[in-house]
Amino acid sequence: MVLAVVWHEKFSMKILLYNPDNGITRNFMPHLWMFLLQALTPPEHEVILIDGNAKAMTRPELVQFCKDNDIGLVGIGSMTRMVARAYLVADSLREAGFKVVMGGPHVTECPDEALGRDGGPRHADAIALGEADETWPLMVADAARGELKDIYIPEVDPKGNDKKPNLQPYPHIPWESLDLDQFSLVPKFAQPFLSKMGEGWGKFFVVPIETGRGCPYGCEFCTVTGFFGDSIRFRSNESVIEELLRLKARAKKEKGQIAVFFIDDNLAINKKRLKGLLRDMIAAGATLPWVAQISANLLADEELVDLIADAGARWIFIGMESIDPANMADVNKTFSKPANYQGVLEGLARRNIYAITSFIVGMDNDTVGVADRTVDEIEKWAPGLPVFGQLTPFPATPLYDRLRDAGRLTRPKHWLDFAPFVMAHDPLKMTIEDAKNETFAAWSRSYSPERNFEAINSIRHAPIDTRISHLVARLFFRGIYFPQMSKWAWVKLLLDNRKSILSLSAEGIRTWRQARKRRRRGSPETQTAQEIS
Ligand code: B12
Ligand code: SF4
Repeated sequence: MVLAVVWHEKFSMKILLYNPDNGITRNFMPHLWMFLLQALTPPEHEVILIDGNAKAMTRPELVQFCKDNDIGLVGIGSMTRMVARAYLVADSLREAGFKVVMGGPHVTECPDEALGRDGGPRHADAIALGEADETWPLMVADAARGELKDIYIPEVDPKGNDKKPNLQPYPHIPWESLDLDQFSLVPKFAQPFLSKMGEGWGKFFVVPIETGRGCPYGCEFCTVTGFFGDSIRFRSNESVIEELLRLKARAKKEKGQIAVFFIDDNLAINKKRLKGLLRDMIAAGATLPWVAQISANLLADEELVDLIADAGARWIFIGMESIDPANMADVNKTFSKPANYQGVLEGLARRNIYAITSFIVGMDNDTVGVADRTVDEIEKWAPGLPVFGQLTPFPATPLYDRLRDAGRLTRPKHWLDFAPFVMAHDPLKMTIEDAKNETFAAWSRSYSPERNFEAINSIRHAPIDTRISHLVARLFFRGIYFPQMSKWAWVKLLLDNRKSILSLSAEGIRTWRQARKRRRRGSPETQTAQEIS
């Protein structure tokens, strides 16, 4: 009897974790949830990861893949933006007899929809609400026994709040051995050639790492405070550094490049903690190139920005939202002051760090002309990579409730009929069509060949590799709005930007030749400290 129970508990399955594609671009980075749940899966099960952005598969292909691989459970995660695709995939798999469980922000915010309790069709056999670090192993065990429940909810504390994982200890994600090939950003044909280049560019991965969760700021449009809570939890510095060192070792071993995206919503939410982490990273040599999200109000601290630079930061993502303080007040983001944006960007640029600056079009105080007004301002600052989205009422946000109560939602379930750059509510001082045109105008101006040239020229004193990576990033970022998926789209883009490309290439070749000449002559000033000692 005891033996039978043990056998049941240990019944092993093959589990597929699937992330639907976003329908526009290839994502530059895999999703952390897949690796995290894989690491949290009891060892008797095998977990296969497929990210639809990296490995495009049709629904019949996916069904066939599950049949061929004898998949016992499929887990699908999705943001609101991709949920309609996620449901379609789930429906096909369930029709073919596979058990499908779903989790992530959208199903947490709209659980009835996934379970078909809102009058619509059912898409999932079970769902996990909120952070699933602790519920996932239970879900897997129940699925293995054939006893899935409908909903898995984190335990609650005596006050009725979700008990949040405290991230200490943090699961071991085996980056050193995981098959990351589907996520390399270097096309296969270019790998042999590029792997021979100096630093080894045969493979290039951007890897997501979290050092903490939670944000107390509660901006009106954002789901994070509701989802992760306002209590912030951090991993230990040792655990973050150990993970970074393993990634660094892998990059070296494979003669490739690995950059890290710290996906914390605000890496500097506790400045003292971040300074400690950065100092420890520097001391341990755990300094890969990295990107992180930090709000502008926290970047005025010179000591912090020095440490950020010394620890390897290349790009900082800043949610600027608007240059109009009235808009910032409307969305409860007055802690971020547009008047300080220029100073912050210049402080970063002095250290050869540039910003991905995110703006929202269609806010309540926006009027026609907002694109030009915003871009005029941006062009006075150190150059960055501006991105322009639109104010979107995500379910379960205070913004959603405010617009619904005011009767302003034109498409209350906009995620089921996703339309790129078409707002789901009426902006106050312009039309939905105006907002689309303004968004288009902001992207076009910011990434025109002339603007690209001007931006690169404005940092002509920066090292050549910084300027090359800035230009490359500009060409890729443009693709968020202007899909450049075909070879011809890329050829056209390169031709349009030939002035910037040729001037940087000529300078790059000159610099490389001079360095090679000096090396041949054995010029002492080019020897590294290690060679001299
Ligand atoms: C990194 C990130 C991105 C990356 C892409 C995602 C990637 N490759 O990692 C980039 C920068 C490209 C991005 C873009 C966008 N993002 Co984003 N992004 C994030 C961010 C900061 C971190 C995601 C993450 O890894 N979190 C950590 C993991 C551990 O948490 P998690 O994913 O929620 O997973 C946990 C649970 O949800 C659950 N779970 C998740 N999936 C599954 C599946 C199963 C089966 C189960 C059981 C459990 C489960 O288990 C996990 C462990 O607890 C989040 C904010 C946040 N803190 O999560 C926003 C967030 C996900 N993004 C958001 C948005 C809106 C966007 C954009 C639409 C923004 C825009 N206007 O363009 C774009 C669209 C992306 C696209 N076109 O593909 C919103 C989504 C809200 C929503 N309800 O959908 C978030 C929550 C931020 C916010 N401000 O509200 N994003
Ligand atoms: S600071 Fe960022 S993560 Fe925090 S609530 Fe505001 S938008 Fe969301």
